[in-house]
Amino acid sequence: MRPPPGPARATFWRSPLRSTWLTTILGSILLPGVLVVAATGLLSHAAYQPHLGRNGLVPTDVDPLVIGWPASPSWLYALTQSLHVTVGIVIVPLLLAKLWSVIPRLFAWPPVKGPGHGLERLGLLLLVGSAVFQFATGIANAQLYYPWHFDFVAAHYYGGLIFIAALVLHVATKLPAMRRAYRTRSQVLAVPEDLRAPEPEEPTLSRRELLWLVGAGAGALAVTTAGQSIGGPLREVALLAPRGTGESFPVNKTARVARVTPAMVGAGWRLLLVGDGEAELTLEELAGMPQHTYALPIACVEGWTTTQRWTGVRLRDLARRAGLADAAALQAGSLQPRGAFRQATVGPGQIADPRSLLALRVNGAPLPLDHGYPARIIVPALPGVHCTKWVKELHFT
Ligand SMILES: Nc1nc2c(c(=O)[nH]1)N[C@H]1C(S)=C(S)[C@@H](COP(=O)(O)O)O[C@H]1N2
Ligand SMILES: [Mo]
Repeated sequence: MRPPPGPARATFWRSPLRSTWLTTILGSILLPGVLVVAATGLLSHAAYQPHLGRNGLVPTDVDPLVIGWPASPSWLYALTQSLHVTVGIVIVPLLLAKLWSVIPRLFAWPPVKGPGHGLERLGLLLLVGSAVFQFATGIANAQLYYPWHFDFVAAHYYGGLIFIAALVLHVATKLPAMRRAYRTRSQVLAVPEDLRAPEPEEPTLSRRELLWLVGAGAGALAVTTAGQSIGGPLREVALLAPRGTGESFPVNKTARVARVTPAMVGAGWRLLLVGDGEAELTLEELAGMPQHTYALPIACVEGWTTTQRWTGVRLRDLARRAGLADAAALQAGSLQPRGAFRQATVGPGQIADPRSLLALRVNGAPLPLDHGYPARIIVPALPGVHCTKWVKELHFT
């Protein structure tokens, strides 16, 4: 059966660079990066604490990853999520080069030769499909670009599970070929039949130069991204990070975008405190409770992080005030009229940590409206998305 014109024909592919050696090198560098991204992605799912309140966007009845996410060290989520986003972006050139090095295989003809071959093709389709989906949606999300109509968190989570399963199968089946490529000198430059270009063009660079080019691309992405997590002078060159710079520190969603007006947080604002009964507290009453100050990071799931000095009332003092000194959960509700982050639930370890605050001030001054005036949640090691701004209600259970 003659393949149709186009990429299914061997003559379509002209580069003489494709070889088992090139694919093996690219794959061996890519693999640790992908493992870091996969592991930190699963950790991020755990850090959301999907079993609490309405945190979970995916059903969690049988979720082995549901754990009580710790509040110490305070930089834990900043570290894991910075790795997830930064490594995920930096390995894109490797991923593309690896895909390019074997791309004629994607168009192999006939597409399916039998049941076994069909299964292998299906695995490959899931691997490439989920990889492209995960990287595209993750990068779009980190760029605050949502050109789709599905829920990002749920889709990225399920996509990740498919990717990990397909990757495990892929690595298991390719290990022998990789080992051979490393061990046998004579095979080092061997080109498998299905990757050999029958009508090759003159190469414009060597395989080694291609590797350097990919490395330079990864390095450029690292320099223009990592600053949003590492901070310092690197923050100034984090050109690809949408919230890398800013006058004071990044704002996820401004009050205007969240439709929170100064009138909503004016003199009439009261905190509804629910536990063993209900109470309403004015801002003056909150400010009259013991105040504590800690330097704590906000670590956004989109990769940026910033550490500031927050001052406010301990969550555990508020739990006691609500009559539930050993509360197991706290659901914080915002007065923000709409949006996915209006409410978040934190667990017992987080309520008990002395650094967990309902913050009223940042860096010595009242919270700016964009950062959640008059009160917001700040909990060490909690994903930024759960540090609810413009808090209106605290429900202890
Ligand atoms: N009510 C409300 N709280 C919110 C958000 C929001 O959109 N609405 N965004 C969350 C996210 S995703 C992050 S990363 C942090 C960012 O806090 P900042 O804008 O003060 O830097 O606030 C969190 N709290
Ligand atoms: Mo965020």
